[in-house]
Amino acid sequence: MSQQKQSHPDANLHPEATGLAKETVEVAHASEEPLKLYAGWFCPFVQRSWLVLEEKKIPYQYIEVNPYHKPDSLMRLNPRGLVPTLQYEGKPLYESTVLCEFLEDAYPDHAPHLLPKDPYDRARTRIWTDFVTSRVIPSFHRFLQWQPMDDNEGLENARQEFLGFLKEFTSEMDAGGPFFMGSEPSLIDFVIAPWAVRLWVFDHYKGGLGVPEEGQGGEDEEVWKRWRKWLSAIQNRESVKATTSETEHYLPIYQRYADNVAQSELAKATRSGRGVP
Ligand SMILES: N[C@@H](CCC(=O)N[C@@H](CS)C(=O)NCC(=O)O)C(=O)O
Repeated sequence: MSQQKQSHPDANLHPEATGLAKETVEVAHASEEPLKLYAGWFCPFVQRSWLVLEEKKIPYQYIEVNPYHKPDSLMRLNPRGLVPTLQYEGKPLYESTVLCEFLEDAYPDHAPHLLPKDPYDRARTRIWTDFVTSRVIPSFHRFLQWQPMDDNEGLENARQEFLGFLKEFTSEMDAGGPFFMGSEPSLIDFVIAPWAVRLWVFDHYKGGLGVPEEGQGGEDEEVWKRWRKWLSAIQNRESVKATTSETEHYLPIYQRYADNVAQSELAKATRSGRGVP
């Protein structure tokens, strides 16, 4: 069993957070706290809940685990063996979007409040959170994992499908912004932010993301303008910077996705046409 664990082909990754994320982990969140985040520094699902913790300044202890080694400490809490996993007063919780809402509910005194008070707006948050998980992320991975690279038509279809979802998402944004719901960020911004700040992978591995340059968007010019405004606000958010590691350490991980050889649950789900694990 332990031999099998050691041999996971994706397990050989940089062991810890780097850059600004290293400071976050080592300076501010290394000491014992009742709330523990079992995390992988590289994981966008982790980053969702990590962003909420950082935004709301909730005290937490960051515990780095390699989810491809699936240590017993993780398996005991989460039989799915996935990060993020939370331990709250000794009890386990998992699934990134559930964790985001839980943190909002469990720490009502911590501003900013990321779920709108109005029931209709709360429901809209959930519609577009579901859209990110059920459409944007699978499409991101179909595009990223697209092979063979000389099948230009297939690659272009994957690119256009992904861009279509980004446009659909953007069309729902508040007109002024810069955030999805308006001048202040809310949960919907943070459930998609980790993938938004990883869009460089398409320039690096797949010949470009394909979002038109300013003034080149034709009939979609307005929607791409709004997208750029949102993206810039997200990229400049302190919590986003504080949970991002150095690009060079993401490269070997994303190379395996781009070559379509990664064996993570997400990579396998993408290959077999299933959704997010
Ligand atoms: N639905 C889960 C997905 C989490 C997930 O796939 N995490 C990855 C790391 S980014 C993982 O733990 N992978 C381990 C594996 O694939 O075995 C969530 O939203 O929390």
